[in-house]
Amino acid sequence: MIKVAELIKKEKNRLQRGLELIPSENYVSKDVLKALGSILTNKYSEGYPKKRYYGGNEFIDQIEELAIERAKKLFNVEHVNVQPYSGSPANLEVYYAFLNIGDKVVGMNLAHGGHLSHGHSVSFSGKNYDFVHYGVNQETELLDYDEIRKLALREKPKLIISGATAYSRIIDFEKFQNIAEEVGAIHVADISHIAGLIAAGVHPSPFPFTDVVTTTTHKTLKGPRGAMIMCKEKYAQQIDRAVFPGMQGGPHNHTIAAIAVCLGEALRPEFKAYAKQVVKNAKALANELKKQGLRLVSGGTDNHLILIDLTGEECVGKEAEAALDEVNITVNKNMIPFDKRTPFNPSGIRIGTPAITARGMKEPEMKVIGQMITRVVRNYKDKMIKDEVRQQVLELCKKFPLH
Ligand code: DSN
Repeated sequence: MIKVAELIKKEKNRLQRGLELIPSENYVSKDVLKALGSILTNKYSEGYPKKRYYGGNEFIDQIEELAIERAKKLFNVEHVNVQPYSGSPANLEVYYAFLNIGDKVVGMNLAHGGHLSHGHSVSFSGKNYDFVHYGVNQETELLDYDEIRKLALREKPKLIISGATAYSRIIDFEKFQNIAEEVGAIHVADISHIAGLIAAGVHPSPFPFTDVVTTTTHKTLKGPRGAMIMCKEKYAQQIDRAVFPGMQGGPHNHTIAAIAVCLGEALRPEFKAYAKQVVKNAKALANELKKQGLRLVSGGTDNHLILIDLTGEECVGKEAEAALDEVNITVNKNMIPFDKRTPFNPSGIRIGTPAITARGMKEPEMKVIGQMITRVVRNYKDKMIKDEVRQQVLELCKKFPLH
């Protein structure tokens, strides 16, 4: 029987030998991993620092306080809750803090780049709140703030959620906040994908003007799988009560410690340089893909992410993901705005540069990766070409080992 330890070893080997291009994935540092795999997982500590329902929390309190202090400093925000288990729970906790079942909310359509927890009909959010969705403009494939404003004025939502998982351009959080204020709604910015870019100053920040901000900690922020809710002080009590005891029990202290470590790392100058390179690499990769003749949604990228529209190619989302998997390039199939295909076999693939940048790759490697992706997509049934590209990937990976 294969044991877990052996499977972990195999997964490590897979990571070492492949190019990880899923834009929501990254590699954590050894220190983050150490905190995450520590004895802190043994402890119960329901409540908040110095207000716990369990004894023995002297050190756990200090760890949680450290995570909060670092997040406040990094993002310049008044209040932080570091206990949400992950991104979707964090968003549900915010809804729970401000909404009654059936209340109206405005969020981004998943098929245009939103998220399941932004009111998709199969999610708890969509089933229990009255979501109305905005998308991108069909011609520009960009957010159209005038249209979003009109929608908000017409629907009068109690909450507006901004943020996306497959949008490659700058999001103007200030415009969202202004629209929310105009209609008397709470504005929640979900910055999960771009938190690291915001922390490093390479994407405009939603702070300090945004009411509430949610984020996962494991994407561009390079931390463990977890989440944070950040808000203006006036909403602190509402948010904290919604997280505990509203939706959660004991916090995952090992995760909170790993978040504290990753936030400490994000405060260092090296992190700024990393985030800058993530964006430079995404732009370089986008340019090469365009040069090779592939169509990119919105024509390019301003952040860490690229959405490739394979409509018109013989090989679309599902086959492209599978063919690239065969050559050790990991991507995910993804809907594109106004997609005529289904989510299980959509027209696009979504790629990003956070993980390959963490490995030390730069613009010259992006050129090579862009060429390899195009070659595989255009020859997805050709075994000889796929074997050649896999060899090329292995050689590239050897030059940029994972530590
Ligand atoms: N599933 C994440 C992503 O891949 O973008 C969002 O939660």
